[in-house]
Amino acid sequence: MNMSNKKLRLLPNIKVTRYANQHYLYDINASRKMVVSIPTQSISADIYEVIAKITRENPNREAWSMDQYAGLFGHPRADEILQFLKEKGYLRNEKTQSQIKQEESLIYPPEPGSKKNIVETYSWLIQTFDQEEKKRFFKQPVFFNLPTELKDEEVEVGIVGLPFSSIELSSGTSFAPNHLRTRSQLAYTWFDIFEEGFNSEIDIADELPKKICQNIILKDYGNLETNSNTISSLFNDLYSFYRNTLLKNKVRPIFIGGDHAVTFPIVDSLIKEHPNLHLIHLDAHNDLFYCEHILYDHAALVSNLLLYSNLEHVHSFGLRTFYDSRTKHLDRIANDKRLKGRLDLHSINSLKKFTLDPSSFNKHLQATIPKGTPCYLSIDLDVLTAEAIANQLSTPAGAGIEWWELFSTINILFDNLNIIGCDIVEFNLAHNTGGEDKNQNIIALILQLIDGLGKQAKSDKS
Ligand SMILES: [Mn+2]
Repeated sequence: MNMSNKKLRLLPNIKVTRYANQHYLYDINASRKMVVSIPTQSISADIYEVIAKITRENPNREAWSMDQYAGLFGHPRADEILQFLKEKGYLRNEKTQSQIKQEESLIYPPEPGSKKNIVETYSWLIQTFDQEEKKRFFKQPVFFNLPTELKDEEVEVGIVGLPFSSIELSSGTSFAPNHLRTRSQLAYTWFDIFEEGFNSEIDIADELPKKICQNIILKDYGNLETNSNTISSLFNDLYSFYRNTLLKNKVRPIFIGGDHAVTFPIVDSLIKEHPNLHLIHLDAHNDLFYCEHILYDHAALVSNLLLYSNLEHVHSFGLRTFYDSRTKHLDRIANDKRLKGRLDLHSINSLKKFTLDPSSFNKHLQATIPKGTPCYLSIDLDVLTAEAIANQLSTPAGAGIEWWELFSTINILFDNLNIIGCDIVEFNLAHNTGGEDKNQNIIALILQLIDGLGKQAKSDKS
């Protein structure tokens, strides 16, 4: 190899890690910046070893000659890898102090009476932009800066975007999956969470914060691609994706809507594989008597599932419709045991009592849902106080539960139930009061769901 005396420095922001039995290279600034020096990428084990050793032996990443780097290894494969890192620009020329001084003297201060034009005067800055800045990468929207090339059999929890809305009022929900991807990327990199976990004070009482999300293998499956743009193709493609990718590999999914209509094809797909499935439904609205027909509409979720899908049981919590004139359809339900007998409806008042008295909530869940029954959890964000989410909802419903009550509810559900999947729907980016950004709480909600599903998934996998 071409040994020169030029000193090269390992880029300060690149890091290697192991995740899901593969090796990865990533930019530690990914959780702060939209443009990065390197995209998250899988690498071979021997490249991992070389970079890991350089990082260990030269922790301050000082500028070394190629000979110095090669001396760490002393085998020809390492020389090839070092050359590759140099070509990629990961080992980069270090300018000497005198070079920097000389370059700076070209522009500071400008020569008096210089006849040079701007391009000549600032050639050093232009060169640096062309040779370094232009080589940087725009991040693609992926939850928590995760790599996209993960083997499905390793995955415990999968995130799937369903950017579909059913009516004009909820059209802003179709932007939610990618918006939350970007927000999550700017907050955290999953590799770090996988190693270190998070501290969480949800429901602690006279104890230290709990560690969550550590060692969970997460994958972002992107947005569900459908072969055509019909409701029928959404039903078909969702079912085959659930069966052939998620269920086959024992991946527990978190679906990100979209509006609440997406839960209809999801639950319909799950019931085909788990006929005794129960639906746990957190919502301000019962989604039960607002539409008389079976419609692909965000207000018809529960009545659709009762009439179309043989859903065994639905448990709704957080309801707060104070009066409504659509009584005819409710009469149909009230007078038909086959419909009424599958409902377990709870007002916001009832839910609040349950969250304050977990033992009564536990008792209720144990009495109504046989142990081990597969459950699907659907979270319509309008169960929250509208202000708690800056009114970014399709149909905000005023005062509801607060974030801490939602987090406590979810903890109790995971403590008692076998939750095989869940969704977060109705986050509507077209509706905004211009209030404080509450998106970080949705990221916290996603993290809590990953933790709950991940822990349950581990028992399937082992
Ligand atoms: Mn709903």
